[in-house]
Amino acid sequence: MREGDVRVRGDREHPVSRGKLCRKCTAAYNGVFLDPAARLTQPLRRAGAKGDGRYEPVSWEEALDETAARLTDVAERLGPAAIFNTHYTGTFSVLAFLFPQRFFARIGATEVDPDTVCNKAGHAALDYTYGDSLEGFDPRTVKDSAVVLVWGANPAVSAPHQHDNWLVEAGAQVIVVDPIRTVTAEHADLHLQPRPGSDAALAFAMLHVIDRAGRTDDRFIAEHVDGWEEMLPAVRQASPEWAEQVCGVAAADIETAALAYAAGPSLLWIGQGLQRQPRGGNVVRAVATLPAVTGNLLRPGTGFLYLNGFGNRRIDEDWVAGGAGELRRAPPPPMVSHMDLVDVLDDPERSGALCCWNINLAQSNPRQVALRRALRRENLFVLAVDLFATDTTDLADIVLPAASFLEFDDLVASYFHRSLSVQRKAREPLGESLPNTEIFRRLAAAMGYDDPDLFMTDRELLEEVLRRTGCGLDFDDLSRRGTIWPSPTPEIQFADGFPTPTGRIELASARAAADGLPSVPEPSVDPLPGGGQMRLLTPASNWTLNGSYANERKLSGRLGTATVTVHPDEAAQRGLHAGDSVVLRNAEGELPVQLAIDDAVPLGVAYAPKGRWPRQEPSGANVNVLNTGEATDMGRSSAVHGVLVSIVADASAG
Ligand SMILES: Nc1nc2c(c(=O)[nH]1)N[C@H]1C(S)=C(S)[C@@H](COP(=O)(O)OP(=O)(O)OC[C@H]3O[C@@H](n4cnc5c(=O)[nH]c(N)nc54)[C@H](O)[C@@H]3O)O[C@H]1N2
Ligand SMILES: Nc1nc2c(c(=O)[nH]1)N[C@H]1C(S)=C(S)[C@@H](COP(=O)(O)OP(=O)(O)OC[C@H]3O[C@@H](n4cnc5c(=O)[nH]c(N)nc54)[C@H](O)[C@@H]3O)O[C@H]1N2
Ligand SMILES: [Mo]
Repeated sequence: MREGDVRVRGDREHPVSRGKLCRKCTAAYNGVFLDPAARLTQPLRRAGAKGDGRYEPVSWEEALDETAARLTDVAERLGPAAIFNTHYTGTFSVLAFLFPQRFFARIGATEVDPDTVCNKAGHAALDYTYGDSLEGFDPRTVKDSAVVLVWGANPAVSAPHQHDNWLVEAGAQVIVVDPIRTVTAEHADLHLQPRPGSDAALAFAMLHVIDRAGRTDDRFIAEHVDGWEEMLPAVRQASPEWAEQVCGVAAADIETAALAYAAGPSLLWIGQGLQRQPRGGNVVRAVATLPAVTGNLLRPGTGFLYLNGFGNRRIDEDWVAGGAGELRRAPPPPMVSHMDLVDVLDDPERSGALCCWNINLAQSNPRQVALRRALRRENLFVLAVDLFATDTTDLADIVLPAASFLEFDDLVASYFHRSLSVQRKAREPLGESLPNTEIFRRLAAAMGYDDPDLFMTDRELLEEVLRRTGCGLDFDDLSRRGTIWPSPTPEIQFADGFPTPTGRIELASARAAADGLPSVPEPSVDPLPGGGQMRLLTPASNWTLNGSYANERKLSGRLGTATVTVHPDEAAQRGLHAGDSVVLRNAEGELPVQLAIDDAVPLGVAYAPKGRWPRQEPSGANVNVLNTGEATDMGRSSAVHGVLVSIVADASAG
């Protein structure tokens, strides 16, 4: 097969994308993903000082033997918990995302909780309230919805297929809550533009309107909900006029949105950008009260979605990851948060090795400068497994080349829909690259392990995963079908009950109280920044997928120079103009960028999307150089949308 013979296109039979591939994926999958000059094609060993970028190619055998020797040494000297396992969004296909976990379970490594850099606060909040955050509405039910409320998500960018082929076509009234007038907000029927970090107050004001108008569903509450009585005093205080003052949203718009949502049937999409706030957990608990008290649950056209986990396709995640098996020699060490990773790596007693696969943490993690310094520690062994040379592989001792998802068979279960798709190998792995599964099988062998669970082939794993789903298809059957809906008709979220301790929706949560949190959500508002500071929002970029594709040449033109966008009045106040060189600054760091001006961004907010690669920037940094690593109220997750910065003219610019 010649390189030119492969062209990645959308699948016309796919029920959601209908043959369309988004622009960034089209460019990357047909560009940098196939480019032997851009991809890592051989194992590499560091040949110079840490961080100076000199590497020499070595054989797989040498690379794996050295890795195994270093990991064994750390396990013997410091204990296996001093080996840290970091991984996240490189690929979400079932085996490549989960199977390497078996290796880390066997070794007894400490897992850095992946969700703590993304969405853990929302998971914790929904878990308190509903007992599950991975069970979302079935989007096919939208045909029965009158209203879709999108709260703190920007699917026009972060989920374009859902936006175009689901939200726009839904025919329902779309209400968007976002501080920024995003493309999603522009398409909506109503856009509420709260100040960042004021959403809990906004939710309480909506509850106030609903209560005052007698639009609560009292029968549903009596049957399914605990804690509404406890919330009511604060709800009755939270008038829309008060919320207008603290959130900056017109009281009349709050009334309109609240009454439309309550009338229903309504869907609620709870965004992940929403909960990256200092009190992001409380925000999500407040917002998630809406469906419970209006009865927008348990019937067609209702429900909420944070995400749909593998589990509701009946994929046995624990089995693939080896969590429930015989692999562990001891109970797993407690997970640590990405917010604490720098501290962990700075402590040579606590950490001796860091393994990074499916992740580019030198791009995505907070405290970028401190993290780089920590990664350079002489007696810290760093392993990085990636498709490309990244800011993270640049700091590794051993770099292993991973095959791309186009180069191995797997299964894919969307975050949004409840469908299950096949991932069929389209070409051979480039150079000597190997799929994650094979890399960790070989590493297990190099460690001298002999547990059969570590050596199952991809085919054996795929057949067993499918068998456990009960879908009645084997991998070849599924390959012929492409995408299936395990349930042919739209499923009702929580049809089997609410998996909380009481079996009811727990607006008042004894578990939250036991964890030292308020028993019920509160109408909280973050303080307004003083001293000319602004709130820095760094959500999804239209041209990258997290940091992925930032190295695609066709997209770098779209990405252009790094910018920050502010409201015209904020620029005028500082005597700044579009195109000016400015510096974003706070106690954590500083980032030179170009100023852009747009009234889609409200007063008090600076907007600079995530995903640029420090190694490609003249400054050698991206927005995470400003990210202090402040943790959320729940889940020790990233409160990156609470970061404050000041903006000043760049004195060094000519
Ligand atoms: N400032 C700021 N920072 C953020 C966020 C934010 O909103 N603002 N968002 C956060 C969020 S939501 C997330 S999820 C994280 C994401 O953070 P990361 O997971 O670090 O995201 P990427 O930079 O895309 O890194 C994924 C890497 O995996 C590699 N990869 C792709 N396929 C494979 C494979 O098959 N095998 C292996 N071994 N590697 C592969 C890719 O080349 C890429 O380098 O970032 C967080 N960081
Ligand atoms: N193109 C693209 N798509 C992606 C990604 C990507 O990097 N690029 N990343 C993927 C990943 S890992 C994730 S987690 C998802 C995230 O997808 P989304 O849930 O859509 O999250 P974000 O894009 O981070 O942020 C969504 C919106 O939250 C808003 N926001 C910020 N602070 C607040 C607030 O205080 N209140 C309210 N109401 N809104 C606020 C931001 O202005 C932004 O428009 O996207 C996925 N899809
Ligand atoms: Mo994420």
